[in-house]
Amino acid sequence: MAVQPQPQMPKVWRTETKPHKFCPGCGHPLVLKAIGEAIEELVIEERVVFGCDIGCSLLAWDFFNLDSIQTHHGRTTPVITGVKRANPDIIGIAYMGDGGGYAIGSQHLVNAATRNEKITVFLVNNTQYGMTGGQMAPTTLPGQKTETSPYGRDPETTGYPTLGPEMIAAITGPNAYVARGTVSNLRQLKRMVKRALENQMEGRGFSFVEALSLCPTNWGTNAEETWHWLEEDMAKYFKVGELKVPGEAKEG
Ligand SMILES: Cc1ncc(C[n+]2csc(CCOP(=O)(O)OP(=O)(O)O)c2C)c(N)n1
Ligand code: SF4
Repeated sequence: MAVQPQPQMPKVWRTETKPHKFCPGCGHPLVLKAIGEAIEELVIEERVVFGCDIGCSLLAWDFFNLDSIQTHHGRTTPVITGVKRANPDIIGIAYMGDGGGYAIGSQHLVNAATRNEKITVFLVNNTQYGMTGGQMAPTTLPGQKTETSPYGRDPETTGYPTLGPEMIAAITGPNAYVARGTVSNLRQLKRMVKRALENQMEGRGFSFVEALSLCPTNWGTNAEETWHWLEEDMAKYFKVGELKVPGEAKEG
C-alpha cells in the first residue's frame, strides 16, 4: 500500500494553542503580551525556552508556540539556568509570580543573580499569592487585607514589601539589566522586556524585570478600584523605572 503523505502542522507563531484561562481583568495576559511581542520583534521564537512557575504564571504553559517547561513553585529560575548552561544558544526565560520569586524561590533568584547567570527573569507582582486564593506574599502592602492577613499586613510582625528589583540591582555586577515596569504602561514594559532579552542575546548576563500587575479576583476590586490600587497604592512602594542598564542611560 502506498504511504500516504502525513499532514504537516503549519508553522504558526501568532496562533494560541488554546484560549487563555486567566480571570477577567488579570494582569498576567498583559505581561505575556509584552513578552510575546518582544520575542516576535527580536525574531528569537526558535531559540526561546520559556519556563513558567506554579501559580497563575503556569496558565501560560500552553499559551505560546514556544518550547516551554513548567516547574515546581519557585524553581523556574534554577531550571532555566540548567537549560541555558546545557545549551548556551537558547534564550532562557523564567516567568513567575511574586510568591514564587520572592518567597519560596528567593534563594534561587538571589543565587542566579549573584552568579550573573545569562538568563532573563520576568516576575509578576500582584501583591499576593493569586492561584491559591490570595494569601499574603512578600510584596503585600502594609495594611493590605489578604486571606492570611485579614486585619491588614502588620509590618511590625511580618515586615515590609520586598523591593525585588532594588535587591537584584544591589547584588548584581555591571552587566546585569534590572527594571520595574507596570501593566499600566505597556509600551514601556515592552521596551524593558526587549532590553532584558537583548542583554541575554548579547551574552552580557542576568536580566530581571518585575511587572506591577492586577489581580481583581483576590483583591476583591471592581475595574476602577483595581486600577487605583495599581497606580496609587502600589506605586507608593514600588517605583517604576530602570535600575541598572549596562553602559546606557536609564529610562524611567
Ligand atoms: C513547592 C510548592 N509549594 C506550594 C505550592 C502551592 N502553591 C501553588 S500556587 C501558589 C502561589 C502562587 O503565587 P505567586 O507565585 O505570587 O503567583 P500568582 O498566582 O499570584 O501569579 C502556591 C503557594 C506548590 N504548588 N508547590
Ligand atoms: S487569580 Fe488573580 S493572578 Fe490568577 S488569573 Fe485570576 S486575576 Fe490573574
